[in-house]
Amino acid sequence: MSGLEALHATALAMVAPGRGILAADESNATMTKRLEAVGVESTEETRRHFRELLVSTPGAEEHISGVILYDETIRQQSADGRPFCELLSERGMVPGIKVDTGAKPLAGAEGEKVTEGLDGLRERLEEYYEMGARFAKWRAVIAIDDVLPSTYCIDVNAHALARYAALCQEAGIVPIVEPEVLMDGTHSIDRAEEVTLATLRAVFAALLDQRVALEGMILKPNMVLSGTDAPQQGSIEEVAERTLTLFRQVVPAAVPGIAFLSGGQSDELASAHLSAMNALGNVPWELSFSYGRALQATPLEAWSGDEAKEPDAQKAFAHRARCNGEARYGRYTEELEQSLAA
Ligand code: 5MM
Repeated sequence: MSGLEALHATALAMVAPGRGILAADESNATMTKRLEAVGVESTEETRRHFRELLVSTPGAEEHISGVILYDETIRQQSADGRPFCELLSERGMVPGIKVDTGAKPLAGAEGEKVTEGLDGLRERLEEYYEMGARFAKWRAVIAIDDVLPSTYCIDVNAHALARYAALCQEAGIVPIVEPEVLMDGTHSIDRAEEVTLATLRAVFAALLDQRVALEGMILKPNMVLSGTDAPQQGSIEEVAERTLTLFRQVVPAAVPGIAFLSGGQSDELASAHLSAMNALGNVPWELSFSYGRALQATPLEAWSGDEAKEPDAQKAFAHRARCNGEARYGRYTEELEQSLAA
């Protein structure tokens, strides 16, 4: 198998029908916020414990194709002494790794950020490949307000995403390219559409300029949504239609799959939007998920650090994974959502 064929095969496994990706790659700062919100002290061990709880959920592999790990986690082991990558691979879930080092203030552009992490990336990727990682993730963050984002911010982030993606492919690792246009704010769905279009255009131009093989990558974008505090929210159908219409214009058919981020949507809306898009279909790519909060918030709350609640937490995680797995076929329903309670 050539290098590109291997990348393509991994990319297809990541977006296999009925399955999607668990983003469990919170940096320690973010994970600390999440744990403290449910009254759990954030330590190396509590972070490890919660992540092991998720990935060892019985049947998780039915709907979870891959898991994005954080640098701390990929070096950790399960309670019975197996490294996380081994744990995942044995159960048919592809191990992945977040390789950016975070979004930092962009010089000369107030309120905007650029994602860092390119220095030493070639060597880090080699090490992660040795550990068993077969895909990576890099997230760029684009903020919207009346004037933002600047073309400068979009362009530097697109350039960095492409540099990262090219290095990943050189190392035999599939890059998840994540340009996230944030939901925060009062902007309209029209404005979100305009900014998402400009961002994706710049990202694909940079990917092509930097010779990234589109067959060997996965796009992880936001859906086209009104700002969280916008006076008017689009309906589920409108979000699905507008997102697909926009993506048809700008995402080349050679990309094997689009794995959406949830971006702060409720669990239910993240599933409903994905389901509505898959029901519309008629697109050249797999439409999947790579959710962080929309897969983890409910199990985290159910667990809240209580050992006795671990089975409930795993049930909650299995339920969210199943709801999103069904959404991959356009089959997520209110009845399915309520079925856990029954
Ligand atoms: C899992 O959350 C990731 C957070 O990373 P940081 O701690 O470095 O901010 C994040 O990149 C995530 O993978 C994506 O945003 C998708 O997660 P959501 O919660 O938006 O589905």
